[in-house]
Amino acid sequence: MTESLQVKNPATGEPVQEVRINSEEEILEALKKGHAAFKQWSKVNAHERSRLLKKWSDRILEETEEIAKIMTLESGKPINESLGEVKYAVSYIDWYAEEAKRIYGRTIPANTESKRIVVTRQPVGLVAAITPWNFPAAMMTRKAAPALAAGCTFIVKPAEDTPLTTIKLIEMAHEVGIPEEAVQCVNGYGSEIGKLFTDSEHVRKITFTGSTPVGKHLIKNSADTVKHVSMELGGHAPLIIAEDADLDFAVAQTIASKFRNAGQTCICANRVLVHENIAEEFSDRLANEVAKLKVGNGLEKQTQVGPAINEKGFDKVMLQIHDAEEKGAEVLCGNQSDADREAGYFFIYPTVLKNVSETMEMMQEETFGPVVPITTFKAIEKAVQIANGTPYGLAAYFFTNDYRTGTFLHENLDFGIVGWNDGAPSAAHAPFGGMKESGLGREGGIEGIEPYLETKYLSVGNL
Ligand code: TXE
Repeated sequence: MTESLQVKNPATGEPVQEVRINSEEEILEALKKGHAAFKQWSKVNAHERSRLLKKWSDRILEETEEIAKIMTLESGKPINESLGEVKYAVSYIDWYAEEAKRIYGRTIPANTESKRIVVTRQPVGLVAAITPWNFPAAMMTRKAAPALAAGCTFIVKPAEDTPLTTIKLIEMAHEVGIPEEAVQCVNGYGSEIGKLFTDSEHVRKITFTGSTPVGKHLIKNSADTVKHVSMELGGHAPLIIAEDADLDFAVAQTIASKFRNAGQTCICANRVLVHENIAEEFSDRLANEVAKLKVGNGLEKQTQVGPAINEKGFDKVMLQIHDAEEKGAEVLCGNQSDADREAGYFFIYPTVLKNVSETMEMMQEETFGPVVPITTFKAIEKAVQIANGTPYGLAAYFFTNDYRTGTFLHENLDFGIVGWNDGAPSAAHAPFGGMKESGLGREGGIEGIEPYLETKYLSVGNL
């Protein structure tokens, strides 16, 4: 077995840094420490936990540029997006620093004078997190911040491709005084560490962001010790453009939603459904704008679309493009070449396809790449049927200025996040998460701290 992870820059194929893989003994020891530290951390008063979280976010902001550079080097994401992600990651810490002070209980009127009923909340215990590579900072902080705010201790295993950002952020938590045992990071392979996490009697909750198959596996493996689980899994977002939509706005928002992080975002638009009367005009305008996007190394300021994270990600997108072309889709822009892959890096040119049908793989499975498949509809009911016709239910978008159409779509789309004339709905103050096979639980908002809390009910009698 290799002893270290070799982090590579996906834009160049060059090594960035090696990260030591923790041994099984080290991980078991870390779990033991995290469990033991729960006794102290859960007793630290909420105002002090809040103060420490705020110090953590301030410390991160001081190093925004350095963290963003690390993120771009390991993930390939354009530097402007990495700078934005640092602020986005911090917004979760700030939000939960405030929520720490608002963990309320309640009293319930009893049905007799001799009783009092009081409900209190307490942290679940040690939380183990497994995070993906697409948002190396934010996917971690939106788990760590509510966990620590609630009084839980926390241990994270970042993705093998992008451990450096997480390591840096956890070091900063220690620098500002959050105890080392209360927030830990371990490194290695998902399948191995995942098993140690799910098997451990010390871990009371698993929180995961990643693919749906791995999420299902973690849910099954958590059953033996009846752990709490939060799952933020794959999405396959439809983006519906009604006949009355403002086309310039819809084109701009489609691009904003689709091409962020080279399309490697669980809520990015994956299937564009356009009313047949405006489909040609929309498709031409979109392809025209998409063809102008600047692809390249994320460290160059003008880059708008970076590479796929790795060979596996690149292959998945290419297979979907080839499958669609073979089944009759027409490429409006995005000439692909396998040449870059031979050199060890994975650029995919922003692609728009029309004449896409439901039998094509990209209409059924998450693409996770800079590809827009366009299909048409006549009746809005048909658009809803296509949109709801996959096992996923994370995000959906629609563009219309008609109140009735918008209300109908909002009520009938089976998705946890709905953007009405809005292609960028994520925010620390709103509940993010999916229905169906896109997940369990919510991150962000007042809902985001709930999964880290138990409810205890006290009944006092004989008064
Ligand atoms: O995901 P994995 P991958 C989707 C997206 C993408 C596909 C595959 O469609 O194309 O998943 O990406 C850890 N036990 N999303 O292969 O494997 C792994 O180490 C425990 C959507 O990168 O799920 C990493 O830390 N953990 C998603 C994390 O799971 C395991 C973001 C994600 O990797 C494990 C990423 C195991 N058996 C991918 N196997 C989103 N919701 O944003 C792997 N891991």
